Amino acid sequence: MNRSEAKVSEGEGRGVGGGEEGRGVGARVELYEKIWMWGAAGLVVVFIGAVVYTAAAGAVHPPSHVETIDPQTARTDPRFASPGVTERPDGTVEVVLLAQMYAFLPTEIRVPAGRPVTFRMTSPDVIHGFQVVGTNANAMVMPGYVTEFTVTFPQPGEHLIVCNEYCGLGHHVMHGKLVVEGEAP
Ligand SMILES: [Cu+2]
Repeated sequence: MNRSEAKVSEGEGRGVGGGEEGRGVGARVELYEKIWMWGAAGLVVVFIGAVVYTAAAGAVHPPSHVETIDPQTARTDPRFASPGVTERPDGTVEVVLLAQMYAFLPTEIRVPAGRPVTFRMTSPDVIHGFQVVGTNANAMVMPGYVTEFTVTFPQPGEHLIVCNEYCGLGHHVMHGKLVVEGEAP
């Protein structure tokens, strides 16, 4: 079989025998091209390896606090059954909050100035954001997880709370209010 015949029967050659003739046809790759192909493939392996390595060795978790919850029963879960602000015996303040489509529960939060405030929140539906505008309180609220962080608001005042993760058609109306109470220094 000469070269031109081999081209015509390329498919057949591969399917049946897969021998030297079939493999040779149209498979001539320049050396420099091979180098780039192997290089690109190597990079993909390195990148995937880096992700797997950091996830396993670096224990990459959802941010801040790994505590899980069933989103379907989050509203009745004892940890979230009564959202609101409570004062702990040690003088710190805890805010339990649900972020759901399309509201924060409770909508208005009142906390004292100059004292550590621990936020604990979760979502019964989709991913939401919790951002207290003008402060560094900013976290993602994920269904299935309890997001927890502690922050101290030094100044009394009023802050808008916004959802900063697009969560659906009513996302733009999802907001709340944080009132930091206390005497101005
Ligand atoms: Cu949203």
